Amino acid sequence: MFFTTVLLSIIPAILAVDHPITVGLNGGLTFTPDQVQAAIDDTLTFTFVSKNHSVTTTNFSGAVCPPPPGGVGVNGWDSGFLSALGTTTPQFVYTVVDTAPHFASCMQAAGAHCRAGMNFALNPTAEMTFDEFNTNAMKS
Ligand SMILES: *[C@@H]1O[C@H](CO)[C@@H](O)[C@H](O)[C@H]1NC(C)=O
Ligand SMILES: *[C@@H]1O[C@H](CO)[C@@H](O)[C@H](O)[C@H]1NC(C)=O
Ligand SMILES: [Cu+2]
Repeated sequence: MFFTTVLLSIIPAILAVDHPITVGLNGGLTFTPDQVQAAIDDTLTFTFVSKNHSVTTTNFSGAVCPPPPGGVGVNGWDSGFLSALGTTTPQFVYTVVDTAPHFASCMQAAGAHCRAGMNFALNPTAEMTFDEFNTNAMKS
């Protein structure tokens, strides 16, 4: 019983995967990769390598840009503004807690980065694709 309990609590930690995402690669308004399929307990590690950005959940359609402080949706998230203008490359880690699709963008410049395509999807589906979200953002 004891060992079963210990094993069951260790197994998810062993199977959990970290998904690294680079924010602002080569100075661009980008998340690299721009979409990730992840399981519950996996982590997304966003590393901010240029300028001053955020990764903040927002609506899939309608009013997408800019995402609001705090982020949109159940289990949404907001890194806040993280600047790589100095000598550091700050990181933000999100632990996946559900299997729902989540759509995120950058809040910077009143939505200008979001409208320029600085967008990211966690667990997009066939009905809610990254490309459709990105198109919605660029029009919003
Ligand atoms: C990052 O951007 C935010 C929002 O525009 C601003 O308030 C903040 O001062 C900026 N940080 C740096 C270090 O420039
Ligand atoms: C997201 O959509 C809801 C409902 O349409 C709306 O009330 C809200 O303002 C939108 N969020 C943003 C950030 O625009
Ligand atoms: Cu940005």
